[in-house]
Amino acid sequence: MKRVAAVDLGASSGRVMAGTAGPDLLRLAEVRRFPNGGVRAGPALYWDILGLYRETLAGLREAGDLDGAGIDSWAVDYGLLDSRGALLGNPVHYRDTRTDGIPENVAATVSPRELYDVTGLQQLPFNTLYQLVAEGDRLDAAATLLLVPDLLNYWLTGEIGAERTNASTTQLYDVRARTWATSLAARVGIPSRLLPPLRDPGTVVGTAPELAGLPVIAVGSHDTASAVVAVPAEPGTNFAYISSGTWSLAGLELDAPELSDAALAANFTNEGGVDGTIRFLRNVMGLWVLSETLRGWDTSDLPGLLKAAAAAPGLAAVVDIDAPEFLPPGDMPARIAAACRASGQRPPADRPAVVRCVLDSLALAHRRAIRDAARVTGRRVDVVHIVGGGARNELLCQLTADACGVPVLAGPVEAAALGNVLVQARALGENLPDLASMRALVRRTQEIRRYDPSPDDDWDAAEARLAVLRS
Ligand code: LFR
Repeated sequence: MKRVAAVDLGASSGRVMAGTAGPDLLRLAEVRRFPNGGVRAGPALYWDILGLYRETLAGLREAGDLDGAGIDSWAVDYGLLDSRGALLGNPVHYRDTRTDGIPENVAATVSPRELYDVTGLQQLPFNTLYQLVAEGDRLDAAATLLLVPDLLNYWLTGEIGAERTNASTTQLYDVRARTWATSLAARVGIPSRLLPPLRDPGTVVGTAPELAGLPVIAVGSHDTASAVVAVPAEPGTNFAYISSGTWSLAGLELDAPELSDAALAANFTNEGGVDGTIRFLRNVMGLWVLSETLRGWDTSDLPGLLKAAAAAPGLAAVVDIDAPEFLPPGDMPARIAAACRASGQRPPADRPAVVRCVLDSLALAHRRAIRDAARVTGRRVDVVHIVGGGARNELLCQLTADACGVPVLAGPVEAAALGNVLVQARALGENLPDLASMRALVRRTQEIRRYDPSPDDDWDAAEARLAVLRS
């Protein structure tokens, strides 16, 4: 039996969980939870990276006796180090607008088709490649780029490296050769000296002198990679997954990248998973729109609002939740109202109706992503697993089952932390030879709830309404 700490940093909160894993045992206990989010200072939106490091250290100290610790976080964002290893400037938040117009400029040098051929990544304005291009000549002073978990690992252990699942989200990683795409990087002005040696999940990063020599282990350091490890899929089933939190990462697990024109057109990504798998998925805007709405209303009564939203009429108004206007922080209800007016729909009249509109629209986007994934790969989807915080949102789970027309299996909620723990436990010698054995352990030990679809044609009509708007 192993006892490890999973540090799981999400865009709106971070946590240190103590995890125990052994034969027929997988348990998590929360040690420390702390808020996270963008900090606007002057013209930029930053992360409070030093605060996150301080909380991580404090949580690891509070956790007691440990065999190891591993860190996962959101993807794409990074710190730059100078040649002495000191941080050059505060990491910028991916919702900052500094990359506006950059993807178009890059496309003039490297076509989207070529970029996709090498990296397999979906076009998102905040891909690390675009952020680095936006840095301009500030890169001259930089010696090394470290993604957020790699940066924290470096501060803990002094070791420099790039964990592979997160490296695969940068748009600077060659998804077929499984190396950095150095010549592509050079063409857009990103020097290869910035890209540190790659490391695999399950390898030891080093030991932490400040924590009595605690071993720090590389996990699937992209939170979505760790979450997908803990998807409790039965072997041999045709499953799709949605890792539901700030984002909804919706798609399939594949053995090899899917780089077809259809995949490019549908804007699917091929991110690297644990054990060499491919996470073929699309970023759906996710519960961000709801949490930003609640922030604007200055309320934390999510349970009350969800109850009222469940009783509100369904599909009264739907928006394209993936539209770029919902990406930056701001007044979401106003943006929703504008989107409704622009499409000839009456805007939601009260708060429960706004919440219902967001969740209906999110379920509709889940349906689009899952159906596109199935169509592009020629696979069937018989069940959708929802893991992450959204698995706790009963209305969202039911609406997703209804919209997709297949059962939803919801849970575990703390999938990323569980995936983090499982990969560490294996690295420390527990008998978990493959993803199937890890998932079997999740199935045996975690609560999973089933939602059956209710027969309903309205989703086709709602989709048709949106399809008209998009064309
Ligand atoms: C989810 C996530 C997504 C990534 C987004 C930005 O937390 O890691 O997978 O696209 O955050 O980094």
